[in-house]
Formats: sequence, C-alpha cells, structure tokens
Amino acid sequence: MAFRWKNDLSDRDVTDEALWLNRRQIMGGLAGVGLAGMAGAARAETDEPNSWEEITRYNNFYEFGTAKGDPVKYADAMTIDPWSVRIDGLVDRPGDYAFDDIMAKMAVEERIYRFRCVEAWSMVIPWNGFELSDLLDLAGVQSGAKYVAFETYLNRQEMRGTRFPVLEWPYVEGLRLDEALHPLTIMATGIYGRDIPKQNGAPLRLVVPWKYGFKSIKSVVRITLTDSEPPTSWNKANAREYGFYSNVNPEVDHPRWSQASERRIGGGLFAERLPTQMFNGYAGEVADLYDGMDLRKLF
Ligand SMILES: Nc1nc2c(c(=O)[nH]1)N[C@H]1C(S)=C(S)[C@@H](COP(=O)(O)O)O[C@H]1N2
Ligand SMILES: [Mo]
Repeated sequence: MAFRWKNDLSDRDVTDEALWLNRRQIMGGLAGVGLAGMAGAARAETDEPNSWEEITRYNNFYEFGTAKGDPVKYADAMTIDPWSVRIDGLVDRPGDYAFDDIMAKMAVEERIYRFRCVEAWSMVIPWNGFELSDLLDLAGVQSGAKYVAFETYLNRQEMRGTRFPVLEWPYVEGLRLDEALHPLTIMATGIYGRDIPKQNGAPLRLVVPWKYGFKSIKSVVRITLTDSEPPTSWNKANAREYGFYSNVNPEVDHPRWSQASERRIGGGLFAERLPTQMFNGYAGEVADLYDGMDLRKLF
C-alpha cells in the first residue's frame, strides 16, 4: 500500500453525535457557542459534518423506493442478522465470510468524508469502517484480478422498491482493482460511532469518497474479483449518463445538469451552492490513478 490515509479530523471513541459535536467545538476553541451558532453559513463554508438526522433521513436506496424519505420508512423490513459476504472469483480463499468474523478481524476507524451524489447534493459524513483492501486480504487477491464487482442483498418481500423495474435488481457496482485497494476506499459499518442504519446500507456498504454516491453500493452480500470490467447498475440503466468510473468532476457535466456546483444538505433554503471539487476534494490522493486517461471519455 502506498500510504495509510490519515484523517485530519479523527476522533476515535465517538459514541454520540452531541458528545462528538461538543468535543469538536471545544477542540476548535468554540466552547460556549451553542449548536445553533454552528449551523447555517459557517457550516456551509467549512466541512462540518452533517447531523445524524440529515444523514439518516435523506437517502437513496432504491430497493426501498425512490423518494428520499422511503428508505428510512421501509428499510426496517430488511433482515441483516445473520449476514455474510461471499467473496469469490480470482481469490485464494473464496467463501462466505460471516459479518461477525469480518468485524473481529478488521480495524474499525473513523473517516470523515465529503459525500457527493450525482444529483448535485452533498453531505459530510463521519463514517466508521475499515479499508476494503484489508477485507480483500482475508480472501487473498490473485495476480490475474483487475476489477472488483459488488452486489447488494436482494429479497423482494423485504424490499418493496424492487417490485418496480427502476433498475435491474440486485444493485451491482464495480471498481478497478487499484481503486478498490486505495486506502481511501472503505467498507463502512457505522456513522457517528453507531451501527450503520439500514437505510444507509447496513450492515456494511462501500464508500468511495472521490466518486459519485451511486458507486458507494449498500448492504453488500457479494464481492467478486474479476479480470474484466463488471456491469454496474446505473451504467446498465443509462450508459450515456452514468459511466463506469463516475469520478466527481466539476468539468464534466451530466447530460441534463451541471456538475460544477452542489447543494450541501442542511445548508438551508438560501445557502449558496458550493463549488464542486475535482475528485470531490481528494485529487491529491487519487489523481495519479487516472494519469493519461481522458476523463471526458472515461467518465
Ligand atoms: N444498493 C444500493 N446502493 C446504493 C443506492 C441504491 O439505490 N441501492 N443508491 C446510491 C446513491 S445514488 C447514493 S447517493 C448513495 C446514498 O447513500 P446514503 O443514503 O447513505 O447517503 O447510496 C448509493 N448506494
Ligand atoms: Mo446518488
């Protein structure tokens, strides 16, 4: 691994959002300033994390419906215990890895990442999780592997949105192997130190912070190492609008809207839009993955 990413805003033993925010205020020399004073303009311009409510009530999880409030209403029906992840394809030790066994072996840490949806809204989310590369090490990636394919849990009784052919189910995603092994790429298992809620992709979901949000596939049940580029849900649905790479790029617009700026959730009705950053602000860490690539063609 080239480097292990160091969080500039880490706070390991987070247990509670209020406590977490309180500590941040004290650390920032803001003791005595009420939460209300933190909200609004100041927060929109800096990278203050979104609230637990914002992160867990404004969701895209189409298996439960396409409205932002559907996942929090309906994801409760999803069975997440027991849970296992099948890791197969070009690996030395294929098999079903029980979630509890995975957690016993992984080092969970906090990662505060910007999160940018292709729909041009964004949040800042304090995830808890582990590096995907550590999980892949359990299975032993073989030398012929070039891509990683991911698949979401599918149970049509539990997932009312799958009655509609909005997408082909199960939801599938993919990364090039070097993207998957990058230290910024994590499997998230928590938010604000609590177990990740079902609407956010319990019990574990991918998070790739320099790509549009739809790459960060939820409730993963299968990870397959392959030698060719795997199909991805949004690309299958509309290849002209959603490419395999889907790196955040303010210079490459969506065919139907600009990607130059974004609306930070929680900023309020009159908040200014924020300029979208190349690779969502992670260019320093990831730009070299794409050296020599035409990012307009391979969008
Ligand atoms: N299985 C699955 N994963 C998914 C989605 C989905 O509909 N189904 N939506 C994607 C999109 S478009 C976004 S923006 C993020 C939203 O994650 P959040 O609800 O935790 O903010 O999840 C992504 N992962
Ligand atoms: Mo999204």
